[in-house]
Amino acid sequence: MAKELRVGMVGYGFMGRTHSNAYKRLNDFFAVEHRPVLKAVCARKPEKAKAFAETWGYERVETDWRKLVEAKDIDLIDIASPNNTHYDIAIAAAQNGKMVLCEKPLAMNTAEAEEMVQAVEKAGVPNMVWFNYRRVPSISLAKQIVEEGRTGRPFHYRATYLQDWTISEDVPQGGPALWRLDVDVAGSGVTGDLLAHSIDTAMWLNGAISRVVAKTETFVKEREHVETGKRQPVGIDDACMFLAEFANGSMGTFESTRYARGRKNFNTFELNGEQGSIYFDLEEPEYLQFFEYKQLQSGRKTESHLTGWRKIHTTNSEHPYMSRYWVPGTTIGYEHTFLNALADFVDGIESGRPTQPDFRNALQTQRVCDAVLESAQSGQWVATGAQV
Ligand code: SOE
Repeated sequence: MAKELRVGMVGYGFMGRTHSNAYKRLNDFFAVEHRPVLKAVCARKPEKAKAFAETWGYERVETDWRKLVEAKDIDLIDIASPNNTHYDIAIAAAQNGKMVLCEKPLAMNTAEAEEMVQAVEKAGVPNMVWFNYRRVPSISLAKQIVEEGRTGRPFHYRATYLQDWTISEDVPQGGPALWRLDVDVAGSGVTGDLLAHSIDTAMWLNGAISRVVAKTETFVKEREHVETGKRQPVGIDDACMFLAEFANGSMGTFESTRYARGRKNFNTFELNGEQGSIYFDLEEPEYLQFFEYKQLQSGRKTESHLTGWRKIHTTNSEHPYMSRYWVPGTTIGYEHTFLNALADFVDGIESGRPTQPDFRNALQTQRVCDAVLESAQSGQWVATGAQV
């Protein structure tokens, strides 16, 4: 008999949709014991909540998240609302004994994130942060290749995360659609929104980042605020570049912006090790590129006229997650990264081996983000204190 996993969703935007889709499709693709039941969606505006509930099949709506986290018929609270709401909701949900799944970044800052970790650990409730890109099969394959020792001693890690949707000065800040541009709601700009993904992936593949030095820029200094109708200073970082030292001795560069004309969601990384390199580009997510430095029979390591990068089409049933989907050669999409994440979370509950990244793991990414922002202010190298 399937066990019900009764979901209370907070938020109805882009992430509310990606998460809801994952709950709905879980049992179609993954053989887990739990069956998600979409119990309630919460939004401050009842008409928005109602429309969302009708589209996605939630049984009822709430307009106060406090009622949702206290509801007896809910097992799991999913926080898909703006960043400045994560802390209060996660702590109250944990105190009410609910499992908590939170959108990234975990919090507005490290201090909040630390308390959130304490709350879920004290309550002993399963928890996860939706760093969905770990669940792109090609990125999971990169993790496997690194763990198999195929890249060897790491020297360089290079990440970019580029978009272009805020170039126009006419784009306002604030409100339900554009809160990512309002520092009071988002906490930061590209650092928390985009680099958090890059940092999570980097530390997963290459270990802890020990210290950073950063430069940020805000190209558009004032934007109209949706709520006041007035032009107000922009407090977020529009672009951020930082250098990193990894605990394993390798060097990192990270670049992110929302001002790279033509780049929509250009999330790439390359890891260069002594024995090989890997390269990933989210605009071609079904491929992972791998360069292997071959040991020839003579024992001398050398390259031949056939040496080159391999472009692995990550669609075979041997590749991470792919045995759950279609036949080799056919692809899956962005939405499946959330489905894969949810499947891992549920498997973690059922096996007793909690999935990652949980809140404690995501706290390390928060620490690096805070160190990046501090360094951008001071111009100095800043130690992150992150451990993975
Ligand atoms: C911002 O545009 C955004 O939607 C991020 O918030 C997501 O985390 C990222 O995956 C796509 O871009």
